[in-house]
Amino acid sequence: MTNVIDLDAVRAGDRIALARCISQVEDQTQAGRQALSALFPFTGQAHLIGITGSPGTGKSTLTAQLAREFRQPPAGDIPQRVGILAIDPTSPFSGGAVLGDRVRMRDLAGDEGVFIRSMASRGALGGLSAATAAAASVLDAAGFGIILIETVGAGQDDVEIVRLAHTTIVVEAPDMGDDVQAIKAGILEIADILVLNKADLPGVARAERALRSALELADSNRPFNQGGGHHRAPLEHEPVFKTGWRVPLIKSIATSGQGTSEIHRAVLAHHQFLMDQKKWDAKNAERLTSELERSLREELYRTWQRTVDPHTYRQMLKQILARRVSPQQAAIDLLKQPKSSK
Ligand SMILES: Nc1nc2c(ncn2[C@@H]2O[C@H](COP(=O)(O)OP(=O)(O)O)[C@@H](O)[C@H]2O)c(=O)[nH]1
Ligand SMILES: [Mg+2]
Repeated sequence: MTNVIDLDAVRAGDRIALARCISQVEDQTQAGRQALSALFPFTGQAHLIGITGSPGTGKSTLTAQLAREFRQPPAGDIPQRVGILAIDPTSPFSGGAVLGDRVRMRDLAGDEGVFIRSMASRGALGGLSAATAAAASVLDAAGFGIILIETVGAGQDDVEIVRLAHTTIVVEAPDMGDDVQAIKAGILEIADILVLNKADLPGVARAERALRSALELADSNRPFNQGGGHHRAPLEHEPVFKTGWRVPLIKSIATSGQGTSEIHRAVLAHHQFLMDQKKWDAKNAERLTSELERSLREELYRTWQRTVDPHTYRQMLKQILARRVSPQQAAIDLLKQPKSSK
């Protein structure tokens, strides 16, 4: 049997077992579902970090640098095992390109403590965000303390992936013509850490000014202590006791590694903040609640689907198309149908 998953090997971080397990989970096979359930008690340890922003801002390069920071922390700190989930199909993490000409990624590829997975396919799990959440759970149970999730900053999937992360890093770059768009799309409001990458390019000062004023605006629009786990950064004049998390703006040059240790420190500080404020637990509770609700919806639908008489269903559909019954009423009626004899 090819779809048997060796859970001990997965938990030990065996790469082949991990890759196989994530594939099964993505494809939602029976073995994949069972593996997820068996692994669940071992999850909840990892720090999930989302890295989002427009294409070309340097997310992949930055992700590789951050992975290195976690692998080679300052003396005294314990190196963490790092999982990387790349949603961007053009990511150099995808396919064989990991072994491409980028020195830092080649370094990572040879590191046993780093597991890289491209999530280009939607799988059968009902969307990229569900597949990503499942893959993150597998890595979490396998003892990867840090999970970096690179995602392109556009669309619904992206927002949901951000909801999955404990810490969200929004990456911008100068003269991309996109800072106004980013502000419009509200992407700054999801940032826990804002990075202005490509600080070696012209236009940095202007971009920095634009981002600072956008940050201030986002701060003033951000409800304090909102249930979503986001927290409003303080304005200059606010009393200390009201202080939440201040979204730092960090300039970096990902290609040379400049600024990446500062980003690493900001991530650690944010982790500490979440712990101190009990926001870590709140965030996890929120996520697990929505996972339960999604599973309930899927399971209810699957259960119902097994019982419905296809003929009745087709008849109902005809009624709807003829505008005799509304889809809402049809749903109620279909749910009332007695179980088919077969
Ligand atoms: N000049 C400069 N180029 C960078 C920097 N960071 C990344 N790049 C380059 O920008 C391009 C896009 O980087 P990538 O990490 O793939 O961006 P992504 O699409 O956001 O993941 C690559 O050619 C990188 O080498 C930087 O700080 N400065
Ligand atoms: Mg990328």
